[in-house]
Amino acid sequence: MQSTYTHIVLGLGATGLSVVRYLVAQGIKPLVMDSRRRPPGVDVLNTEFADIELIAGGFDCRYLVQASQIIISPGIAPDTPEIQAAKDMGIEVIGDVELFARAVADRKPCVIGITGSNGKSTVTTLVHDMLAEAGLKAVMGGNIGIPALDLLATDADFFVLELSSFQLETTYSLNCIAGTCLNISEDHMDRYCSISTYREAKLSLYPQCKFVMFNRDDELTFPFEPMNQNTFGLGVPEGDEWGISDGKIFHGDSEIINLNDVSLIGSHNHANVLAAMALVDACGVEKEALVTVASQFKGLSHRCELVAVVDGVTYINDSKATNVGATVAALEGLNTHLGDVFLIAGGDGKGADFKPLTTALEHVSKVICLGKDGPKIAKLKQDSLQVSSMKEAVDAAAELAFSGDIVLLSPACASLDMYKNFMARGDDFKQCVEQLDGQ
Ligand code: UMA
Ligand code: ADP
Repeated sequence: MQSTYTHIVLGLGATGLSVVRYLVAQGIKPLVMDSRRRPPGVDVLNTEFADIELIAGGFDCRYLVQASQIIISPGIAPDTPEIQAAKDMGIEVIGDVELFARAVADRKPCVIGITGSNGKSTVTTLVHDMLAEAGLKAVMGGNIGIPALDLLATDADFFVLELSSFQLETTYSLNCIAGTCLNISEDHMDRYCSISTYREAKLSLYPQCKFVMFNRDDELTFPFEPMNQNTFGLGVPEGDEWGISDGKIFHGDSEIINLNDVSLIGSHNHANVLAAMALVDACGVEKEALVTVASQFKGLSHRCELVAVVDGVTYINDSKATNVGATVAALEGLNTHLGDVFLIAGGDGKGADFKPLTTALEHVSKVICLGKDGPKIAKLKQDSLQVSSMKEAVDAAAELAFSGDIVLLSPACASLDMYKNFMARGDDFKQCVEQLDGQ
């Protein structure tokens, strides 16, 4: 091992590996550290980059304080004492998205940035598909899955980036052509001391955008100061705004599409479509492509996804509802449903206050709770059930539900106390529903 390294990569998950790949391609040999004893990227590192050193099980300050740049993964808080100490000594600490930003700095603005508490992946995919429908070469990545730096290998006109608050904490110079913060509700309260610090992280995207689109129905998304901006919202639009009137989407006074022709359902999804259209329109794309995608896009898996109808009971997988706001949106979307709704919820609440769920739970006939914070949700509704597995939850719901009812998995929590990720949780739910079908 060398005695000093100019570049240190902290975290060896998907992001850390993408940073190593990028630095090595630039002729830089970094040192990698991860606080986990066996980080997920260790096998890839050993196979693809056998000469790159890894310190696992902690961050070694002796190397940190001698570096010129430390690149941290989003899962590591920048105020971790070892990192803070390096910062205090004037050492630059950035994230992978900032490295990406610097790599594309010479190009004309070609990045569209999407943040918010909920709807990011849906809007990111809509924007990507709209650009592609218009014949432009677009790629998407960031928090949605492919690390931003890995997108550089593609020959793209547009990079559509889903950005988490974690990523934005270490991003300063993105130079987006357009960007949005879709909405803000409590999330990741195990990392932020208050919703206002979480909001500050999200809104730090705005000064990095040529054009800012925010949600006029959610004050927390309003910029701290006026900028080149416009709004979307569910009400009648004024001036050049995007909005909904008479069951139709309008841009100013131009009618764009009838909501009956939009394939996504639920008012939260209509807000997502408005935001996506506004962002793509700001890039000068013909409205025809926006309308085509809005009428064809059926939604992503694990987001209010119809799984099956068994004995007349509809089973919906909303496993991606990893915070309270998303579950409230799912339940509000079912508000007009005439049958009973059975909700399966619980998991790792990430320090959230679950009380804002109370009103939405009024329309739920029974809450079936599981996971670490299931008992906290159970307290919000009389006669809730507590179970210990997804199978028990689905079996209990099937026992209670009659034809015309809905069983909704919308946990309001992260999955990591019981599963590898929210996809594994949703897949488990789907499998349990399939087993009912066979009974
Ligand atoms: N960790 C340690 N020690 C370390 C490094 C990480 O304990 O030294 C822990 C983190 O606290 C976290 C886990 O390891 O619990 C993974 O963190 P990471 O930074 O290594 O994650 P990556 O594999 O690089 O994936 C990250 C994003 N993960 C997080 O922000 C936690 C992925 O978003 C993203 O898709 C990927 O980069 C590519 O950009 C996932 C996510 O859960 C889907 N995001 C959060 C969310 O959507 O709510 C923000
Ligand atoms: P994110 O990437 O921000 O997690 P997704 O598009 O993956 O967003 O959706 C995550 C969850 O949030 C799903 O449960 C979905 O039903 C819900 N959701 C989607 N859009 C919105 C919105 N605009 N407001 C509130 N909840 C939403």
